[in-house]
Amino acid sequence: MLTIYGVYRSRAIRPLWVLEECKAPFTHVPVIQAYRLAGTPAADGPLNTAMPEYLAINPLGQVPAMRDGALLLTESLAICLHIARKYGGPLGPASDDEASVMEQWALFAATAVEPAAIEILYTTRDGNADTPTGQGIIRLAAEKLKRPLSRLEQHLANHDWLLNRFTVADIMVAECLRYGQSYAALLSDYPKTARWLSAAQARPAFKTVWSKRNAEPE
Ligand SMILES: N[C@@H](CCC(=O)N[C@@H](CS)C(=O)NCC(=O)O)C(=O)O
Repeated sequence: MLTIYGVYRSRAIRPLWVLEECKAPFTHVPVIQAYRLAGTPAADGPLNTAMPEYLAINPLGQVPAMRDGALLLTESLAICLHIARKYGGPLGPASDDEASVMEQWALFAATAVEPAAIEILYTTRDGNADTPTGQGIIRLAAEKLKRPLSRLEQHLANHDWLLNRFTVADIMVAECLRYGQSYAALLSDYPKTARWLSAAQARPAFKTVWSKRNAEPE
């Protein structure tokens, strides 16, 4: 049985969304980020990323991780690609070329989108979005996202999804871009990207994992 380690309020939501789309059975172990348990001794609190038993699974001390038989993976997007390819049917690749295109979008998400988008998330989460410093950080992050957003906008001008159907590629890019969504103006110049992101987030599987995320304590 496939096991996912990581609470929904983490990057574990990415493979959990993939699993919800393909309805594959799995065991969920809700490991929480140790930094969210300030003051709680790691050995006494809930299962967390600083505990030796979790560090034995992921020495980086981060979630998600995935076990599938003898296979252990620790990068959220690699886990998404694995699940989609093995269990996802049309969510995964139908050919080697499609697998390469999906890998391309995974790397695009991780390198061109996530680093700047997460600056927006952290600035908002830390309550600094309305301070002059926070506004400066968000403006700069939005600037860094212009080229990847233009690339997406161009692609989505004649595609509904990143491939010729909804796939794991959409989940990976949408999840990284979601980090920037607290800045409402981010997508105002990119209507096709905004429409694509709304369509991805309107999927029943996303709504299910999002409500499970919101049911977890902040
Ligand atoms: N590149 C990794 C990043 C994983 C990551 O940063 N996970 C966060 C939660 S979203 C975490 O576990 N943070 C705890 C820590 O860094 O101490 C991935 O995509 O899986």
